[in-house]
Amino acid sequence: MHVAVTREVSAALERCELSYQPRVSIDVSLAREQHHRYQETLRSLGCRVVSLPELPEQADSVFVEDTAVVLPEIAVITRPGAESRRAETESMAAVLAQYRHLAWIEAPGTLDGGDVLSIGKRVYVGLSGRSNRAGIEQLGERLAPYGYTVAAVTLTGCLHLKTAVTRVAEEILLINPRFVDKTCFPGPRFIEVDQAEPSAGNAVLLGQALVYPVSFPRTRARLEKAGLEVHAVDMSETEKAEGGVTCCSLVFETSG
Ligand code: CIR
Repeated sequence: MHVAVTREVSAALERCELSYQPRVSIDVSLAREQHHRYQETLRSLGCRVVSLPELPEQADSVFVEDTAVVLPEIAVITRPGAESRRAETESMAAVLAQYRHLAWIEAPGTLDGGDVLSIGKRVYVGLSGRSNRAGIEQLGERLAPYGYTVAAVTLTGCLHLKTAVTRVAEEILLINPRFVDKTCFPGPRFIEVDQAEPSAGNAVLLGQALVYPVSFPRTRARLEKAGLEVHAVDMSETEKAEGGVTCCSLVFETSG
């Protein structure tokens, strides 16, 4: 079965890191309601949702995806690129130790889980404002014993690799080709985001189903036209903190 590790929205969400968006007011109560509906959607799709307690001082701690890279054989605890986010990893390591053997990214390496897209044994990592070459090299070293190869991918104009591209089916990537070059990903078919929706490349894939934001109706129509099953969620408040749908959970398989 799938486990989805999540964390309650921090009271400090309005003090989040921002890289590409202007700071606007965030309704934290609404963010919490939306987050609970997101958790419900994950449950309805068969996930066992682990809901970790709020970290009131850690503004961005709802974005658990950035704290670890979880693969079937190992979980690598990251060293987030934003210094304000480094304290998020310790409690996540304690949780993930129940499910996986752990390894760590160490200084001077930095890595955000939002930059890591794994497709089988190939792992693509965005060389972003958050993940540096040392972090990517360390990830390669940690994963090599399990047969993974890690490739750095250049990004333009977006926070993380998974802002630009995510898997929406076994052989299909949803992509904004203005943020990342399609030729970095040999093999799969692509669905491009609608150009009016540049941040629409981020979807959670669970089995055959997608969890996808209501904010991107034009791209959603493209996904549905391709025959994909889309479960829409309203994430307006965490989007104001530059978070997408993948950012709010760490999803992985477990045997029991
Ligand atoms: C940050 O800048 O770190 C947060 N405000 C947003 C993180 C979003 N995470 C993700 O895309 N994986």
